[in-house]
Amino acid sequence: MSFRLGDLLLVIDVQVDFLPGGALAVPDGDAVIAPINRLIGQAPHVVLTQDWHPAGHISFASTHGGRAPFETVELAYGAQVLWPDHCVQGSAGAAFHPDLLTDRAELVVRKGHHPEVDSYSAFMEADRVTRTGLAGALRERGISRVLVCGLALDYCVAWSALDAREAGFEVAVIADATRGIARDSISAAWARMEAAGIGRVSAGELTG
Ligand code: VGL
Ligand code: ZN
Repeated sequence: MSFRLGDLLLVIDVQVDFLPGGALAVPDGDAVIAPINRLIGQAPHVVLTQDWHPAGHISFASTHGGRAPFETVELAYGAQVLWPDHCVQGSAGAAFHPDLLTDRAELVVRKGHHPEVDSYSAFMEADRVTRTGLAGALRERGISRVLVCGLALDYCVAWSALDAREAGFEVAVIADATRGIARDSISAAWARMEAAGIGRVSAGELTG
């Protein structure tokens, strides 16, 4: 299953804060960088996302006095997991990892920039109303299939893959070019994606 015309490589949140030593480190997260760099070298189209929160963002536990990271709160738009402060706009932690080869990216989508709304997905914010515009941009570029990789599998990768499918694209997740935060949410994410008709490929299948 190699790359074909109309394929997009969607690289989710390969940022300092999600890698070992970062504020919200994904276990073994740095293992994704080498396969993603190979994929970036060969994909017909490349789009990167960047988690990009203002200080005091609603998804930060520190914004909700007394709440601890990884607790869940009920917000106007539904349940929200609270996180350590991460990917604050312009901070060192919000930068792409220095080893990521970003030059071939034709578009960078910054998400989570509204103070009162989180956005795991590259397509749609957590209020499930506000769109980022990415689906339209991809349609205008003639994209038919979206191949998703990066961090974190159980949050931003899964939500982006599900929304890409919802938007009508063929979708697959590159299993060896993603890592997740926690075992239970990782298996739940794979089950939801499989039920939605999202495929699972390996980096080697695509790059040959
Ligand atoms: C993410 C939690 C909070 C992610 C972003 O990139 O998966 N997870 N913000
Ligand atoms: Zn975030």
